[in-house]
Amino acid sequence: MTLTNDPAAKIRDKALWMRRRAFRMVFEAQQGHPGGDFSATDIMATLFFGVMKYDPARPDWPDRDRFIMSKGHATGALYTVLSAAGYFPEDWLATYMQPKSRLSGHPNRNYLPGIETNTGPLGHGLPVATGIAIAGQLTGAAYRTFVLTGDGEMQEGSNWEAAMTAGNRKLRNLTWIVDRNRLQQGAGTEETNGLDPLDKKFEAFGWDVALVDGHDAAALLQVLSAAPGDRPRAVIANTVKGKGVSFMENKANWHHGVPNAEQFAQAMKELV
Ligand SMILES: Cc1ncc(C[n+]2csc(CCOP(=O)(O)OP(=O)(O)O)c2C)c(N)n1
Ligand SMILES: [Mg+2]
Repeated sequence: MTLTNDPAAKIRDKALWMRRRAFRMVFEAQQGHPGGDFSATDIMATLFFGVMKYDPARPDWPDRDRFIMSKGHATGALYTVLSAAGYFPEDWLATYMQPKSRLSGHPNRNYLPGIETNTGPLGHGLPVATGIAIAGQLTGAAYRTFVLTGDGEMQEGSNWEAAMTAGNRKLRNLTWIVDRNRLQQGAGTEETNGLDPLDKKFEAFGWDVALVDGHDAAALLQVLSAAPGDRPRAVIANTVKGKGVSFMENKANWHHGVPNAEQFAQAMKELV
């Protein structure tokens, strides 16, 4: 074991554990969305182990920073990070998507602590996060709100309504991270309904924009922990769907592909 005080090294350790544990969940359940789990893992590990303030013993602590997982299909990433953060025991992860499990395929706040709002139907996380940020602005609360959306998810018009509102209200307490893996379900985003130039669109809606390598813990830490400016911040995190496993990277079929025993063993060899 290497002892280190490097905060990025700690995040990388957590992210590695998350990928291994999430892939085992998907393998055992023979269900899930591992491609989108792996593009989001480093972003979420950075938020929970380097940026956000929260107390797993008090999930409704009023001053906690809020995290909203808008791409609700990526529960492999969400449940592993919440468990590692102390919201519930690790052995619950073994119940992923089993009958009557609290760990349903998409997150439900009535079943699990640490979930701010139910998601799964795409296009809801940013509008809800915008509402939470408006409440914080009106009451002068100190918390920050972070929301993670997919990029294919941006085809939902509700995102653009929320983006317009947040820009108009100068919600400086709101950070929107886009998991820009350039794939949606079954195809690329640009060949389906192109998003580029995304940065210019966000700027036009009144947001500060930052571009970052979504798998570089040190860079993510710097961007996500930067003090708020005078308007909402959009972080376009360039990512790789299926990141970390050679046969999954950039492959649309791993959006909800599940591994056989041989593929699982191969992935465990690579995720070290
Ligand atoms: C409103 C709605 N339409 C369709 C779906 C089905 N669906 C689940 S994930 C997904 C693709 C999402 O792509 P993206 O947002 O890019 O996510 P990621 O690549 O990060 O997995 C779709 C179409 C859904 N969950 N909600
Ligand atoms: Mg995508």
